[in-house]
Amino acid sequence: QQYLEKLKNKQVVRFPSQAPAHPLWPEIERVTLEQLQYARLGVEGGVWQLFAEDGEMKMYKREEEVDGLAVDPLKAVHTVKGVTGREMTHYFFSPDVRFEWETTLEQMKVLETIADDTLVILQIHKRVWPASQRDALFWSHVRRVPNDTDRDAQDIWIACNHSTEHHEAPSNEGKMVRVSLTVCLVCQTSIEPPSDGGPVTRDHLTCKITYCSVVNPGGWVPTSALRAVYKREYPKFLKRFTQYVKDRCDKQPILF
Ligand code: 6CM
Repeated sequence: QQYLEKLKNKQVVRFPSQAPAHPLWPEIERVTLEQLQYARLGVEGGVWQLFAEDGEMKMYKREEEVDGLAVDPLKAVHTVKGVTGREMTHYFFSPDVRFEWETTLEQMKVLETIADDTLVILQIHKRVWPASQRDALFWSHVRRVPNDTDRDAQDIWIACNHSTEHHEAPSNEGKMVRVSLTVCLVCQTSIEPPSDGGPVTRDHLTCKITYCSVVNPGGWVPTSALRAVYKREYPKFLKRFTQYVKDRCDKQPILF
């Protein structure tokens, strides 16, 4: 009853996740909140290099190497009309639709469902010549974050993926090279209410997106080839993914 009362009064409601009971929870909590702060930092200051631009979408990178491997942090900003942050992060998180937009994927398995909003996932990515095939094992978590800097604004949504370990998929088995990754998608909806006081429709929605990624390829790969792959694949991913969510949500009720 109290919960329904809060919803009616449009107060912020945090849906309790069952994940806090899991041993991974302290790390999930820490990394997700760190990623949120990191995503909210701007790209000004000269450290970020613009490498792809298409309409509202801008992608930046910093060239960095660890033990001779390129681990270039990437940050992309985009604005998409007609969808909410909740819808964007939902489809980024949901394994059911991943093959609809993730073109680098060969196989995917949910190894553990920690909670509705928290999974452990193993992915096998398509091989890119001349490198060995890669896999990725990570926890994936999605949540709503109240917007404490502007109480009138819509809540922020974040989906965060971060490498982990799991007894069902040890990294030294098989011939895959395991990448390690930290990725987040942070979204905020703004609503331009209709001037005639009519109902809010998808025409009144704009979703501001920040996508951040750091991937360590885990084993030998020529740096220039890797950078060429990223330059091609990241813009392709973000355009395809955002278009997928727009198409998927079109004519559907809005999920705030
Ligand atoms: O964030 C993205 N996708 C998520 C769901 O799949 C998730 C996965 C990220 C995996 C990124 C690793 C890609 C594999 C790297 C292969 C390296 C070998 C290249 C050899 C070149 C010669 O967070 C979207 C990820 C978009 C990636 C382009």
